[in-house]
Amino acid sequence: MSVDHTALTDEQKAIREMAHDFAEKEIRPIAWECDRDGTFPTQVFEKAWELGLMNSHVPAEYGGPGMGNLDGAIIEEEMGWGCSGIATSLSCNGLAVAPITIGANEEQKKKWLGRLTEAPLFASFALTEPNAGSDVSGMKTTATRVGDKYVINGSKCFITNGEYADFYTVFAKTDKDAGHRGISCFVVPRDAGVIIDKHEDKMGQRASNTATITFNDLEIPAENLIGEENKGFKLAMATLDSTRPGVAAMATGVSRAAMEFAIEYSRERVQFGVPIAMHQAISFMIADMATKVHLSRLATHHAARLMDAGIRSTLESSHAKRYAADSAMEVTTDAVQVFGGYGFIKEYKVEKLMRDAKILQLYEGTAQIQRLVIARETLLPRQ
Ligand code: COS
Repeated sequence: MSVDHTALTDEQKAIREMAHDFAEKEIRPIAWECDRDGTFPTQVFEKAWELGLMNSHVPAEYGGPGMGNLDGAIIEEEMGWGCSGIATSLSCNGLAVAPITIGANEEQKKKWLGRLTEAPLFASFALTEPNAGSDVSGMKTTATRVGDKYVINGSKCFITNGEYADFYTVFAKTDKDAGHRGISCFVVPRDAGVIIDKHEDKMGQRASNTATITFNDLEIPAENLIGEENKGFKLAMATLDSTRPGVAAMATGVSRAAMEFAIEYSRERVQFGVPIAMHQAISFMIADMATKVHLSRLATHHAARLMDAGIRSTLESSHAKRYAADSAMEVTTDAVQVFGGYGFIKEYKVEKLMRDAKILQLYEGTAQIQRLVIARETLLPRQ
């Protein structure tokens, strides 16, 4: 399936080719098996790391590929096309270290960003708690300053790559009574005593790892505080502004994959004497899929380009995430419809895509939280 490259540079087209080749040769052949068994394909991540497909965002001065947000979105669409479960784990370092890229000092950047470029390691972003999902400021995890240390207590859930992470960016209350103004961000190394206490068995994206992690009087040096104390909420929000286009890109890849399977099937399947693609009922579904893939990509690239230009993208990131994730759910559901009864059978690939798509409307801010952000930004635009 050809992709519109008109606004991409030659270098970006080359990145896309390389990422697509990787998705086709390394990810697709194992994707359905990993989904069935819930396998975390470590060897694929190691290969992706060697090729610079992981940590694309880490600047060259810290040993990373130093790519822009648009470059990252191009990679992420292809990874999502390959398998969004694998893509989620593969791109998770981007979310985990965004608070460091945005808010850390030079020494911290060298240490933690550098670490990911020296070996194929994982990092995780630990914001969500059992009773604080959309309502970030309701978190209960605490970090108490004791001398030159912070002591952390609490639990974080739905942590992507939680079982495999070498370190975590953890958000915790440093002032319990100050609402969103009492949250701080820390780097917590796994070997400081992070307890991995639950592995989730998920509906979709089963190749990605999702865990609950707990801190019991866990001590970290005070120098692991990222940015200023009690300024962590805005750091979390700025992080999500920067990573939501990545989810949108992945969703675009999922939609594209589902559309391609639907096109292929609708050309082969004959009913009432003609391939079902000849029936308007089906061809219009394919047309809607094509529009959704196209607009998902445009919205994603627009948000990524704004970020590359150093412009705040809160509204555009939420537009992209909301539209592309909802579209992925619709397109994959319609792809199952095109396959008819076969679409409901695990043997047919669209079944996995429909399950995978659901989480795109949930993680990194639900479809409803994106609408809340869009409504606020539209009704009360920032000056
Ligand atoms: N960038 C920078 N600052 C931001 C911001 C952003 N994108 N969004 C909000 N802020 C600031 C506000 O300007 C406000 O600043 P002041 O304290 O100076 O007034 C402060 O942060 C609080 O903002 P707000 O009142 O909007 O906070 P809410 O508690 O209403 O929360 C939502 C806002 C719901 C949007 C936020 O909690 C959210 O994004 N929730 C979803 C979390 C999520 O995506 N979880 C998934 C985890 S990763 S899998």
